[in-house]
Amino acid sequence: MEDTICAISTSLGVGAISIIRLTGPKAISIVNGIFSSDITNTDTHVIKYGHIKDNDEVIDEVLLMIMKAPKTYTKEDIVEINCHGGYNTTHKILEILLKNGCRLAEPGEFTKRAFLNGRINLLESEAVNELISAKTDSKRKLSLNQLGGNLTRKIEAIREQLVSLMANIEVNIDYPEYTDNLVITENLLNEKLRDITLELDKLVEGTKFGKIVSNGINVAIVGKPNVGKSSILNHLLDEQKAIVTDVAGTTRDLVEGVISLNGIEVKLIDTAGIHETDDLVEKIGVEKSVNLIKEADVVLLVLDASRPLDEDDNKLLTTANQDNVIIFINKDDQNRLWNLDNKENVVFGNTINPDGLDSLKQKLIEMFNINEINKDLTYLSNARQIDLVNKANDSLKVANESLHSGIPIDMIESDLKRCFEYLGQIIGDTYEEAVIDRLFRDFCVGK
Ligand SMILES: Nc1nc2c(ncn2[C@@H]2O[C@H](COP(=O)(O)OP(=O)(O)O)[C@@H](O)[C@H]2O)c(=O)[nH]1
Ligand SMILES: [Mg+2]
Repeated sequence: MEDTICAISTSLGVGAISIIRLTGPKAISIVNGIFSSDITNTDTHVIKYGHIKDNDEVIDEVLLMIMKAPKTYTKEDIVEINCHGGYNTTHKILEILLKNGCRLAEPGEFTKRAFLNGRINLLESEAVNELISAKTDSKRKLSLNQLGGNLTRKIEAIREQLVSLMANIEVNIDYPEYTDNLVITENLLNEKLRDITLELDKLVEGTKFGKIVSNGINVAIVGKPNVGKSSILNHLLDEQKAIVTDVAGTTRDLVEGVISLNGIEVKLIDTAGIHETDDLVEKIGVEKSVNLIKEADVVLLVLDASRPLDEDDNKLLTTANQDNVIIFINKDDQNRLWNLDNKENVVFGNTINPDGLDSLKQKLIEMFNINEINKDLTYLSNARQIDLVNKANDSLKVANESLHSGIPIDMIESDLKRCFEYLGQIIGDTYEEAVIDRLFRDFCVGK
């Protein structure tokens, strides 16, 4: 962190302005060397008007934002150069900075410095990246709650409870003869562990919601040919995305589109109709459909109400016993030839009148508790965080089991300690260099 780094922080392309950002001990002196007036003694957090020069040549008319340590994003000196947008000017200024002693920042290096200098924790660093990539209100709010410290506070509260419990256990081990009120009886241990378990359970429970807000829900629309899968996709998207004909085998590849259900992204994937076929291209399409059934969050199995159920339908119905399957009985504008009484999650409808498709959306909202999700929006959401909170929870479970099977309390303490450490890794209280490097590599350059 002794280097001064720089990067273009705005997206590349033609635009009104671009921002080139520098951070590090020489940020101000490097810019001073290429700026039209002296900025060494300016106050912090001021804007300066002037020109960037390459020796005697004026490169651009700019505004500088000068922010001195420690009240900055990285806790180091930062200068942001607001120049005219577009490719040439922006890159020219970057080139001059590099020539004058800056190093090009790695992806996420500004945020990495903010983390290493203790301005934000690891969870908050990840939230910065999530916020930048947020496409929905829910994801923006989720990221903001992570960044604003709401989630950190929940984690820290559990860690504090663990520390106090471990301290009590220590006293018991070190001073078994001690008899004041710190002494931990099995009952007290039980009670405290129950409180912690309750809080941690909530955190684990919330990861389901966090994942949905962050990644959205993938819905695979499957069924035999001609039942109306592509028509359903088009109606839900309100766009003629997939080709619809009465020729079986029209859809041969996956066709995707995204809708928003109360702020949650729902990716709809239309597939080739599943049936026996000798057509090579269609066969590959069918294989893709079958594979998608295994990966999707929801399988929307479409049946045609106007035709008798045949072997292809029945085969699909036998695989549809999982609770992530919704059966949409389409074409109910026609004479309905049969009923499905013994199945759950069945919705009737057609692609002419929107009622059935509205019920389908409602079913998805209920299935994923989407209305509930939006109430709180303080969840752990990415794979790293979810893995760690599950590990913390497993350690706590072991501690609970040990307590009930009469294992000595010093053994229980080591499980509590593990739980404490996993929770610490979520916020980056303890971390490995390699994990940090990998994490920031996913960021954009300039953030
Ligand atoms: N009557 C009626 N016809 C429909 C409905 N949905 C789709 N179709 C027709 O069924 C045929 C097959 O539709 P398509 O969406 O291509 O089915 P896919 O092969 O499952 O994708 C087309 O002629 C559609 O116009 C519906 O709800 N009612
Ligand atoms: Mg189709």
